[in-house]
Amino acid sequence: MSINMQELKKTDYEVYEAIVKEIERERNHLILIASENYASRAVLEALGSVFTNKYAEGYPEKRYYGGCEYADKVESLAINRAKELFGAEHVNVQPHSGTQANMAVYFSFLKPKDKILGMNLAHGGHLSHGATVNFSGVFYKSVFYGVNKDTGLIDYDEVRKLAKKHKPKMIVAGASAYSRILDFKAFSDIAKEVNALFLADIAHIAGLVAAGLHPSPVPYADFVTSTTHKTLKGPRGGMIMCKADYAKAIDKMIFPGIQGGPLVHVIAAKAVALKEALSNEFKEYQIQVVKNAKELSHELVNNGVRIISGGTDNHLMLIDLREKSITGKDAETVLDRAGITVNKNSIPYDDKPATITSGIRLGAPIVTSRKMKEPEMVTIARLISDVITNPNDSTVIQHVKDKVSSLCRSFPAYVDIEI
Ligand code: DSN
Repeated sequence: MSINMQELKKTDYEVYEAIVKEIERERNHLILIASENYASRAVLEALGSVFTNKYAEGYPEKRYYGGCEYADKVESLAINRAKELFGAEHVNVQPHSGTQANMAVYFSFLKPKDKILGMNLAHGGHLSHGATVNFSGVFYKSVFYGVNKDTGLIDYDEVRKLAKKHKPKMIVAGASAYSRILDFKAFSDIAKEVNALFLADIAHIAGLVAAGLHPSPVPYADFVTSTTHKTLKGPRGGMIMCKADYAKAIDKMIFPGIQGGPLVHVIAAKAVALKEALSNEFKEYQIQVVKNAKELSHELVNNGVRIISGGTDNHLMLIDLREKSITGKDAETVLDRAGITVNKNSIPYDDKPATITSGIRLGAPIVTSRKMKEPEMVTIARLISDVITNPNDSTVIQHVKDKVSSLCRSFPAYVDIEI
């Protein structure tokens, strides 16, 4: 049986058509956005279920509405599977996003104007870790650590120095464009030294942590937040894991503190993704994600492309375009013309604004979901290098586009969605 959209086609042709175009885009482009992935058909089916109809304010067995017995079932499944997968004492699967998850942690344990020490967004951190344009930088005083200019690595002595100087109430570890292993124990030691709470945000690396390919922060952190999409391959959403002592405060802050009714259809899809993440197949997938990212970065370097920190230990890498005489914005545009989707990204110590940038970020989750392996990464590295070295050569762009189409045909995606 295939997923089909015949009723939608009859009812609302404009929305149907946009979805069809998006399916075609996801099938026919080589998507290297590090924070995106292709959810399984089972996840999509749960997401498209009648649970979207249900109000279930509260938590399993403690709801404010009748008729919640099946909502209780899927939420309990999601919680128990997340506990098993990550070894967490307490899990809340209701956050609508990673940012909402972080908001709940801050609102539960910080007062306005308290200090947060987080990773600089411009060095690979995240908006919700204290960036001045985000609520986290408006409500709290933020101080940032970054990466060393020469090595591109987090300098833990610098983090300690900043922590001792500023005495933050909370230290946040986690990144959206850092390609190396995060030393959660070091962060936790520093937090203890200055009596700060420690939040680890594993939104990007959750799948790798679940598969044992990146050290887990769960034994060290007071709170671990994540998204459920990205490497975890689930529906768009968030979750919070914490020590049992913090459970009551976190649950109360998510509901009724900052959210109303949970998205039960999304929670059902989270449960499915977490079941998939407990499988051997998922572990094999994550192993291949890391192998593919390493091969891609290695081959890019062989093609004369500079990678921040020289390579990757996880699913992503950050390309420094300064020697290529092209901005991140232009590279994103011209790669898109060749059928390769990436995002422009600031590099550490970038002299260009975030709307232009000197870098692009690449990730291997989607190409690995399409079953591509190392030989395809060698090809993709050459194609990217050809485009960013010859952005104005339409023959090169056309050649790359043809090659991308042929790769996408050989590694098809979402073939069982009938359009
Ligand atoms: N915007 C996401 C990313 O692309 O990494 C993080 O929230």
